[in-house]
Amino acid sequence: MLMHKTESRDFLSRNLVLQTDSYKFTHWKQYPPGTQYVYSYLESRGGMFSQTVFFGLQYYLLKYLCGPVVTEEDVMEALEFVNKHIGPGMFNVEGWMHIVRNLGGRLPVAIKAVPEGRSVSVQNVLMTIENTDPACYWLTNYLETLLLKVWYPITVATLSHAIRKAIMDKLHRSGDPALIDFKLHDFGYRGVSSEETAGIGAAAHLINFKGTDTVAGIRVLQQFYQSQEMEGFSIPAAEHSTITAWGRENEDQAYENMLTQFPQGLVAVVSDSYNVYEACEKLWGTLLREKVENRQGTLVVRPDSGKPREVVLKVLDILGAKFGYETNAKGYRVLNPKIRVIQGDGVNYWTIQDTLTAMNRAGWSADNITFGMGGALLQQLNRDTQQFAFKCSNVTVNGEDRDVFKDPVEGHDKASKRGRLALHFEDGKWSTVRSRRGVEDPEDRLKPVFRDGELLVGQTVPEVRRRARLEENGAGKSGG
Ligand code: AOY
Repeated sequence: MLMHKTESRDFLSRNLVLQTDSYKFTHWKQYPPGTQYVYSYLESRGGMFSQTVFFGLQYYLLKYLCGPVVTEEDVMEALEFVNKHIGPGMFNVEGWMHIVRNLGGRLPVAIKAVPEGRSVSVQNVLMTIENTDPACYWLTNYLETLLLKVWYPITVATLSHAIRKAIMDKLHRSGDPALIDFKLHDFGYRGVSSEETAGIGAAAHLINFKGTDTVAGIRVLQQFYQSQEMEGFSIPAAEHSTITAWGRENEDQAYENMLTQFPQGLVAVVSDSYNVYEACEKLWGTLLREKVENRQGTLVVRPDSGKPREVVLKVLDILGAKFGYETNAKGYRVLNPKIRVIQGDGVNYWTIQDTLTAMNRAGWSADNITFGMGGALLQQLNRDTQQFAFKCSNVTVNGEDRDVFKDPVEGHDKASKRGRLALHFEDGKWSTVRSRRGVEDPEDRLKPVFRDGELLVGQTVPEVRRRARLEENGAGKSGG
């Protein structure tokens, strides 16, 4: 029977034992006899960006792994499932019942990770995990399927961070760097694969910016990053339905209504329902010009079709001619403060830079524009964008530590690290070094975050944001 939604989303209706790849049900039979500990790590092997911004692990720990997360019912459900799905005798029922009966349903693993918000060069360890109970050697990699999903918030945070840097460069050259927090607005809610994707991805963007229309991201920060404050902001804005509902012949009234309904502050109006150039020249720039100029706030015109660079330049030229502009101290044109532009169509890492470069060449300050980014921010990414991998690098067999690694002849780029690992940061350079069980490395940047069902540190939005700004503030080389 179909469940009512309050029941289907209930925590208890989830079964952690089944949140893994099918083949992992059979791996407990496959490690060498005497295996006591399996130690694995996470890395980005490379990709679009040379550093990744670590973010999102705390969400996965709190949502899925903290506290008592396995019950006898879960184990019995999984047993019956696997018996039919793969075959009898495949599921590790004794192993899971040990966790239920002797460990109170708490997962016997220790996880260390780099503090959230930090940028780390690719090919370095970002997180390590090891079982703490030798009876549960099979658990470490059972959790790979769930834990490796952290690739997604890391990759969104990394992309958003890189765009912040690209826009910041242009603001330094042509305008006011203090405007950066609202220069990339998240338009991606509708384009993602699920509500959970929206929440996690939008939260990752909010580590770098404060503008968002993806409400779910703010709620993730409130529930999983102890946020007490409003972490993302938006403004009244039109969509095509609210403009086209007036009919083509009444586009002017639709726009005038926006000015009267929202008499103060910022208001954004999508202006390409019919002809964005005529809307700028004849409606905003002529018929409604005085109303816009006398309004207590700023009208943000949104083109939404065509090639971003070309349309933005044309719209800026029309609005500049109609509303006027000033030349700032850096020698760039800034539109009349009553009017700005937001481009939210066809926006990605490349078109943002293309548009800003073209604006720069035409003498327009980056102050004039904000970008809205949707699918390219939250969905047009995958685990290979930064080549994320989770690999075993050490096993303890009969009390003896052994290096473990892969190095395929046809793919040396897929070679994995060996041994227990620590992460160092010295003179502005990240490196992964070997460590030994039970020997503290005071230089290790990986910090314990989870042990035996407990979250060990609660990271907050302000501290995660502060770490994500270290390089921007010139402190990246000294650590922190
Ligand atoms: N939002 C800034 C505020 C948001 C939006 C959301 C898809 C906004 C538009 C705007 O100005 O125009 C989802 C497309 C647009």
